Amino acid sequence: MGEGKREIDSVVDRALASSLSRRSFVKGGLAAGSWLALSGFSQMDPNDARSAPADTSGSTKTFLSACPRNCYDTCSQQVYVKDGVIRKVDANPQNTYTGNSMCVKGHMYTNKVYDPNRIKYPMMQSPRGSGNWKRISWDEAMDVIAKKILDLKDRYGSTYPICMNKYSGNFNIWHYCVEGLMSSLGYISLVQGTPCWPAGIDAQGYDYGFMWNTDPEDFAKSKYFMLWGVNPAWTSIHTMKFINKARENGAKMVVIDPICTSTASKADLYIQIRPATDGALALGMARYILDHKLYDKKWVDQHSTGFNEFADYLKKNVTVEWASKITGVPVAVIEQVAKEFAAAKPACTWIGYGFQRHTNGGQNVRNVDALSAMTGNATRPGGGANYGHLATWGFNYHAMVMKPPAGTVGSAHRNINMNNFGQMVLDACNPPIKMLWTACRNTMSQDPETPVVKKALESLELVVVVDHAFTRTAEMADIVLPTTSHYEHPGVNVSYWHYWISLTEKCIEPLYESKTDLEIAWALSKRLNELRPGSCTYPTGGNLQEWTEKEFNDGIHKLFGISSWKDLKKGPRKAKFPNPGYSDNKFPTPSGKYEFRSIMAKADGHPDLPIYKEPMAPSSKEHTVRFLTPHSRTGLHSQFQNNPWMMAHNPEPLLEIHPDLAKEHGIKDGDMVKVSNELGSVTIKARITKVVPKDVVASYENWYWKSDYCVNNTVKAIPADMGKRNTGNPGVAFHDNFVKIEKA
Ligand SMILES: Nc1nc2c(c(=O)[nH]1)N[C@H]1C(S)=C(S)[C@@H](COP(=O)(O)OP(=O)(O)OC[C@H]3O[C@@H](n4cnc5c(=O)[nH]c(N)nc54)[C@H](O)[C@@H]3O)O[C@H]1N2
Ligand SMILES: Nc1nc2c(c(=O)[nH]1)N[C@H]1C(S)=C(S)[C@@H](COP(=O)(O)OP(=O)(O)OC[C@H]3O[C@@H](n4cnc5c(=O)[nH]c(N)nc54)[C@H](O)[C@@H]3O)O[C@H]1N2
Ligand SMILES: [Mo]
Repeated sequence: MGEGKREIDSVVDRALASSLSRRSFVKGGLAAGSWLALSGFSQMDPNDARSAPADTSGSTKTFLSACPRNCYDTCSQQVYVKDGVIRKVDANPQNTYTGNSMCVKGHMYTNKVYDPNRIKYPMMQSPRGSGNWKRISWDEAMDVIAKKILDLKDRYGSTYPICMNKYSGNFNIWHYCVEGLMSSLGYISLVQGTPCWPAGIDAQGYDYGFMWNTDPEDFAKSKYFMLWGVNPAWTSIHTMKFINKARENGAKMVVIDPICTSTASKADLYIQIRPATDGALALGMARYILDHKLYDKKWVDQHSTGFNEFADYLKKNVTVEWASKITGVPVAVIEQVAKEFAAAKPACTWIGYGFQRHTNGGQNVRNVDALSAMTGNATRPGGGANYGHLATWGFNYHAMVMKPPAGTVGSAHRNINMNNFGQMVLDACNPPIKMLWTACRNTMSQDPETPVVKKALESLELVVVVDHAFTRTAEMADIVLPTTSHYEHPGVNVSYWHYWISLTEKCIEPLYESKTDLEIAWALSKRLNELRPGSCTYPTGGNLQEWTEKEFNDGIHKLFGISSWKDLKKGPRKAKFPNPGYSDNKFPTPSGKYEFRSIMAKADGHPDLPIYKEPMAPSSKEHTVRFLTPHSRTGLHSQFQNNPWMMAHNPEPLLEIHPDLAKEHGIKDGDMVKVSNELGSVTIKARITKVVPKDVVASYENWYWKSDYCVNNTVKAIPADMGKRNTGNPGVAFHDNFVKIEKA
């Protein structure tokens, strides 16, 4: 055993030792030693943390992996395993975007995998929501579910009473088996759309043909950054590295956000804009740039259409003073930023996903796109109006594309809007919805209108949840099925932001009785076909390695310079695009050019030009405080924050309130505050701070273990303006949420 190995061992020992000591601080605590007992060390005295495993036998093996969560950064990882137990998870610097660092959540993986609160066995609860769980076998679980599917089909004459809600728990490429399984039953009530980024996707679709961000590693080349409603210091920490590199070379960073975020606090210039008025700021800047002839006439003439109409609109309707009045940003600031932005080449614009969660969110994206385009930055490497991409996602989706069984009733799935899930389930008729299958999804916590979602789940005959954790949704299930973490099966991940592909190797055996979503699909299909041959077209068995391979094709091989998926065993690979981010100025729009004026937008009922669209007004006189609920540092939606280490690190949620607003309501720092509206309420501890403006309160969406905290108790299913064209349903205006606050 060489020096290197010893070094690893000592790091692992230290990590383990500190994990044990930190664990004892967990509030509301776990039984001492339960982590050890459940992590393969059950031979030890579970009540004595000192009997930590003696690291004397076996050698440490390193495996390749990737974080499969829904995150910009989709980090390449390496995993250190000894005696069949993961000792450490670290960044894999072969991926130059990941580099040497992981976020706080990444470092939490050794705890997440061995979390004592993981679902370990198939379990059944009766009655639903009671907490009265009993362990059942996989065979029993599959039998109950298969019989319910066939029963519903017989009673209603179709598979439409079956509903499936899946989203972003795990973006491994064969996890689309969940959709595949459901399509193999026939046409069902399929939850479609995304709560995440749809308005911006459509907006960029109208302007560019489709979104395609520049390589974030090229941010290092930029001279100027405008970050609109994005908080990478929390949500994309690896991009900060490239921004910082550019700043070392003199680039300036401007952050536009109603909250003075961690990112904003590091900015050269922070603009505390009134929420949902960004379009006016972008247009005010555009007017200044137009008047002072600072725009890139050559680029505009050669590569765009509709600029003259846009310029006419600006001249007739927009002034810097108008923009200042709407946004609350001083005239001098708008002029300064406009001047600097137009002069810097390349100037990089980053439009975050939080930005577009408004009733005018898509239109605001178009306004910002136009500003980037008129300055010639739309396609400049290191510039761009960056939002996201799907350019590395050209897999076969073999696991997903299955034919419905012979004799299937109907011709398409019934579209259940993911962003109005609860109400649509309750409203569905002819036939009604009676059963829900959910995987990679925590609808009770992540969807708007939690109280309505709860009612919807209560109305069903069978709710099945496939997950790692006893989530709020699992609490409302009849049957929970334990699934593997990504360290327990092979897989492949790409990102919607950087350009890399990574293999995840199987590092450890599946824990307890957990199975992959794919094995569960095979098992259910097997039982269905035993009960009624031909009732499900999904394969009834297979090999996970082979199914990984089946997702690859020549296009993917070529893009990543590999001859087989097995080449990824040498490490992650980066896509080689000849023209990343449309740097060849060829766009998939109807005109082949960048479209300031979009016929497609008009056809979809939006303005053809990127004109200003007013934000939504408060919903009532009583509910006038805007409640912003963006993404947190310690959670990835409903994942990580619930794990014991994170609970020790960050034990409770806080509500950020401006001192003046707090004073008006007699609220002091540390008081419990009831945040409520017509839909519901959530009670959160006050943190008095000037990071939020006076008419805004903020708290960060997360799931804290054993806590009632759920911000979506107050978030209504109000649609964003765009999203239907590319994702099947409009986005959701999470941030147009108005509440009242009072001392609890
Ligand atoms: N740590 C962590 N990282 C994550 C995630 C996570 O949950 N935790 N989630 C991942 C996912 S799925 C996503 S979608 C991304 C989201 O990450 P981001 O794109 O950074 O989006 P959010 O955090 O939702 O919101 C960013 C900012 O938008 C601001 N904002 C809201 N309304 C407006 C507005 O009208 N104008 C302006 N200018 N700003 C506004 C909010 O105040 C917030 O600070 O992060 C990914 N990365
Ligand atoms: N108020 C408010 N609400 C929001 C947002 C906001 O900004 N504010 N953001 C929205 C956004 S951008 C998004 S993307 C959504 C995210 O919504 P979701 O996709 O529902 O969120 P997650 O919590 O990431 O994942 C859901 C579940 O998947 C499980 N899971 C993980 N891996 C696997 C697996 O391999 N198999 C199975 N079967 N399950 C697995 C996790 O344990 C978790 O319980 O939330 C949205 N909700
Ligand atoms: Mo998201």
